[in-house]
Amino acid sequence: MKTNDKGFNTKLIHAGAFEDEFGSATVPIYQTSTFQFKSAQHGADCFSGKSDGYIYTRIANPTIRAFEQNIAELENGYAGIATSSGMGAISSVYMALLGAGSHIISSGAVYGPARGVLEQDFSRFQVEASFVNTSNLENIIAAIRPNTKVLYIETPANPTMEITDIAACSKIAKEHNLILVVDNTFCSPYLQKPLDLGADVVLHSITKFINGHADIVGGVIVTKQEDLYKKIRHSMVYMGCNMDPSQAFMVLRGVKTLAIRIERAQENAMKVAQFLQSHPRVAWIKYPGLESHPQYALAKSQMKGFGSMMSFGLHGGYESGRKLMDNVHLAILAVSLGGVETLIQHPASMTHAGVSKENKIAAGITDDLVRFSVGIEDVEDILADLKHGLDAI
Ligand code: LCS
Repeated sequence: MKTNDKGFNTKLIHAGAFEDEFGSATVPIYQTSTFQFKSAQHGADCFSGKSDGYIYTRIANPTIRAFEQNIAELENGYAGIATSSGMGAISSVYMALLGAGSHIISSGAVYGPARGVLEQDFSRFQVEASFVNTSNLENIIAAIRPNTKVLYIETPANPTMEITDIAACSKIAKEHNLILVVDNTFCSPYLQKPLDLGADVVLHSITKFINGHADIVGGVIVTKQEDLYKKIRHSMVYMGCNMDPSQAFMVLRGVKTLAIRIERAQENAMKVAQFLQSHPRVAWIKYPGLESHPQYALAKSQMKGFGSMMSFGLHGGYESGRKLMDNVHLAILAVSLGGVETLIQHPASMTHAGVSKENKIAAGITDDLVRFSVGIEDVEDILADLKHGLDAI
């Protein structure tokens, strides 16, 4: 169903859905690897592009396409490309937009492997990468080289919660002929729409808020223009980073409640952030909804709400953080984020363990940093759990 003229909540439920011959109320799982051609000519026409019939699930599949249509409408983009994981989305974008001798500028604080794949893998194909604090625009301008092709930002950044000005980055990208790619995982299109702010490509780990139930891994890319869509889809299909039909079914189910999940989670997060901010054992906290966040004003103007992710450090550093993680019981000690359940983890030794010590320090991923993803449980229970953990230090 086309829902371009409808509200966001209506899009969540109906965008991408189609009627089948049985009148199914939900999009069925087309659990097939291949599709039967009506004739030899039809098969040839599907391959040449004269017919848009389905061919093979790595290339396209009705369940996956329904999700791609859904997310494209949520992000106000041209079209979506679903992938096996968030890293599948990131790798497909890098593969499509970079080549030997080209250069990418990336936020220094990004999900560890999004940086690692450039440093350890794309570097073997002579792709150059600079990692800077993109929340300061001067760092971006200073890093631009004649061969820079892509500006890649994650905002809010994982795990430092730094905010980068998407509209200002779009202006810089246009002036220097760069493609602006935004990882919107921490916000989801409910809170932030990078394409509306001038980005060319937006991507997500749908493992997080978009699916929201910690039960699948997946990714998605949405482009603003057709040419970028074709380029990136080619890389995704040829590298085999495709989503599976059953993943697409799960995320079509999960995404329906995105807005109400985020509303509830960020309401809880504000109370958790205020509690932590006033707790004597907490040395610092970074939550975009607190006025103490250095980019509070930017977060307020760029995001529809402040989300449910935060990072903080305790007096006593890592030792205190370790005791807290070992003494909370409701919050699950696990990586990942953006689900209905509250999660706690230590980036320096977990999600960002693959980033070198000096690069972690330069990116602000300090050893005392504890990351907290607030879920939709009763906030009193989350607060009691944190209090119990902090009292045990
Ligand atoms: N982008 C961001 C901002 C992420 O946080 C992650 C995963 C990815 C991309 C990659 O997505 P995936 O392939 O895992 O679907 N972040 C994780 C994290 O912080 N803990 O565990 C995974």
